[in-house]
Amino acid sequence: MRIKYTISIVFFVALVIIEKENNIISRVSDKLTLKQTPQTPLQPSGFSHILLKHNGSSTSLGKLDSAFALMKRRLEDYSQHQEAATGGRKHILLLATTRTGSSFVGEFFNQQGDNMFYLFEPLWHVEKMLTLETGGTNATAAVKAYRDVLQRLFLCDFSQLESFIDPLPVDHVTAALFRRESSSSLCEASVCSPFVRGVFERYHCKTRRCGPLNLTMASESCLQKEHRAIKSVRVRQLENLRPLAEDPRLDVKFIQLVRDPRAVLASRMVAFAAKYKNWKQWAMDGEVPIDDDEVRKLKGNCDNIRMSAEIGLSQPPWLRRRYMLVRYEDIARFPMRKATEMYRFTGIPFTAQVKSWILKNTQASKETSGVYSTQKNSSEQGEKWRFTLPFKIAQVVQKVCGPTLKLFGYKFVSSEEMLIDKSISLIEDKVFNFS
Ligand SMILES: *[C@@H]1O[C@H](CO)[C@@H](O)[C@H](O)[C@H]1NC(C)=O
Ligand SMILES: *[C@@H]1O[C@H](CO)[C@@H](O)[C@H](O)[C@H]1NC(C)=O
Ligand SMILES: *[C@@H]1O[C@H](CO)[C@@H](O)[C@H](O)[C@H]1NC(C)=O
Ligand SMILES: CC(=O)N[C@H]1CO[C@H](CO)[C@@H](O)[C@@H]1O
Repeated sequence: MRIKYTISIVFFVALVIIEKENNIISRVSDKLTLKQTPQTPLQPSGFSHILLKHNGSSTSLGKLDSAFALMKRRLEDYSQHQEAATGGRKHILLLATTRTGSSFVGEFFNQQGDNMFYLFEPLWHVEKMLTLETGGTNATAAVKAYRDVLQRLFLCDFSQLESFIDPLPVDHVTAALFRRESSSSLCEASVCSPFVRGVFERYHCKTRRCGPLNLTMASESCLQKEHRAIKSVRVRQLENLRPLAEDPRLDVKFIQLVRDPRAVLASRMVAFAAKYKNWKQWAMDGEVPIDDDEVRKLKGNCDNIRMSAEIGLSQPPWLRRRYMLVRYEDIARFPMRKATEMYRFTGIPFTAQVKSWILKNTQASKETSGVYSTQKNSSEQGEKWRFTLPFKIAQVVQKVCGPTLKLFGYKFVSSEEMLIDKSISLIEDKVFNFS
């Protein structure tokens, strides 16, 4: 009993740390969401359409079949070729939204070891600059800037990112890189320029006394690493990143991290209290104006997440073997298992260093030894929101984010009693197809 209790406390502490970490990100994060128009998902019938057109109307179904088989082979050859072109180098993009545990999951890659160059929210600078410049109204510009910066960063080219850093770096040196210390790659000895007392007020790394970041050094270190990983909560639509998947210099693996939108809202109401003051008011009043901008924004967020996942799960050729969907709730319950799956998906060895980090930060050791109560209690921590989010608000989320909840296997609650009844799980066991 005592042991079990300790386990639950440790897990709780780990989750609190995740929440705290996320707190600092994205004061401006949601501003661009509204204006971005949803894009039509790829038509699965696209290829047959082209084939039929190519050869009049007399093509038999058998011929069509063999044409498909041929095309499939070519696509497979192509992706194998692409893998060979990068020499086994992988480019991992962890896509999430705020309050989904992405800092925590990012650590799975940050902790990988000497082979990995990891960047934490580099797009923070891009979003901040664009929001200042255009008031956050130009979604087209944001889509293009995010994509270009990510593409260059995966190639270890910091020049595009530099143009968004404020103040502008001088001689490629900056003291203003957002959360530098969250990337262990940026605090290694090889990227640590001397700290000069008096010139800058603070050290720029926790582990070392480093001066401001020399981006030329960062780029050189990046080129030495075998794999590269970037975490971002700012990309709205997976489809916008198609050019990265098709870039022969890259072998990109997208991991989309999602969480129950009701839990996300509850968490944001606490973390971004000022921004969510309307929601807090509605929670107290027990009334939500359903056509309010804030509600539309929530719907827009949910739709973007769902559409990205729908495209990923439908496995169009450009995403084949490049997309994986992961739920926060599954990571909270089975961190080691999910981390193993993620590494298997990326094709990168799961190192002892990552394993021990996960053990230390989650007490996941009990997960495989069949101690049911651990699993139950950790999921309990992930379900705290059920006691803080008023039923009225949960209903609104269910109304505007219904298809998103359904797709990811989050059960609807039909009454206040059901919401706060711990014995009813709101998470369906669901295996998402990815390859
Ligand atoms: C189109 O299909 C017909 C009938 O199967 C075949 O005889 C012909 O060679 C094809 N034409 C082209 C351009 O592939
Ligand atoms: C938005 O950005 C695009 C691409 O940079 C640009 O062509 C367009 O003129 C911008 N629109 C406005 C309203 O600023
Ligand atoms: C940054 O690092 C590069 C490569 O080591 C070096 O050549 C350059 O002088 C450094 N820049 C500054 C301003 O120290
Ligand atoms: C240690 C601890 O808190 N264990 C609890 C885990 O959850 C179950 C079900 O709610 C409790 O019965 C245990 O006491």
